[in-house]
Amino acid sequence: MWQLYQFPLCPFSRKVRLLLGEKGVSYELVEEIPWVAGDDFFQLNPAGRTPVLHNPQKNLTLMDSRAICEYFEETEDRAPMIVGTATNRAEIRRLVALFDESFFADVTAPLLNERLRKPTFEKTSPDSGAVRAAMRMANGHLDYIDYLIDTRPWLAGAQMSMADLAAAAQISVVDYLGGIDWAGHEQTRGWYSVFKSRPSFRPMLSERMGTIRPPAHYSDVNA
Ligand SMILES: N[C@@H](CCC(=O)N[C@@H](CS)C(=O)NCC(=O)O)C(=O)O
Repeated sequence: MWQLYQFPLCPFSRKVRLLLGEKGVSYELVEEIPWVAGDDFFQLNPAGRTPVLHNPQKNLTLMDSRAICEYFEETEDRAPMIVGTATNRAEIRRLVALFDESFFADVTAPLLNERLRKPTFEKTSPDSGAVRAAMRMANGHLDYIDYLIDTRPWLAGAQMSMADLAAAAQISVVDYLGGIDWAGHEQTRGWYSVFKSRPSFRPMLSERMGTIRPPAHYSDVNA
């Protein structure tokens, strides 16, 4: 059985969970907080980052969400997520990089730092200026997703792909942390509400992290 080392608000772990769910691969969750992880976790992943996917029976350890997702894309035929022509696949990978790198750096990482890491693990106060700046960046990213949804059914083209999973994973964490003002983003809201109803997504909506509570709309699949 695969064991996924993760914590509920890790967007990269959420992306892996969405892919495993879509592909019907079973796994169990092992909670690991990278900022307070011990030597055992660093032995598993010298980078000290989640997600890590470990299979003791196969004596196999996978790390880095993109490497993990590509592993299952190559080994599981069900629900292919990087498909189409070379141009289509390049577009999927461009968008995965956009969400994993730019969206994460601009929005998710600062919000995780201010609203989870500082109050919970460092016992320091959040910087409200940093939160406001991240929320402004979120608004800009959602404008771009609105534009994509205006021009294509799914983010990278005609069918659901890794790009949708990468975006939904980041957005879900930011939404949990109260970092998204949905007003004026009807296209993105419609696309995201389709995701919230998927069996691969629903279990995450009921999970909570410590004392941090999401806004009421977060787990409402009709919101
Ligand atoms: N490129 C990595 C990024 C993973 C990552 O940054 N994970 C965060 C948690 S969401 C982490 O472990 N941060 C701790 C650190 O960087 O020390 C991936 O896609 O898996």
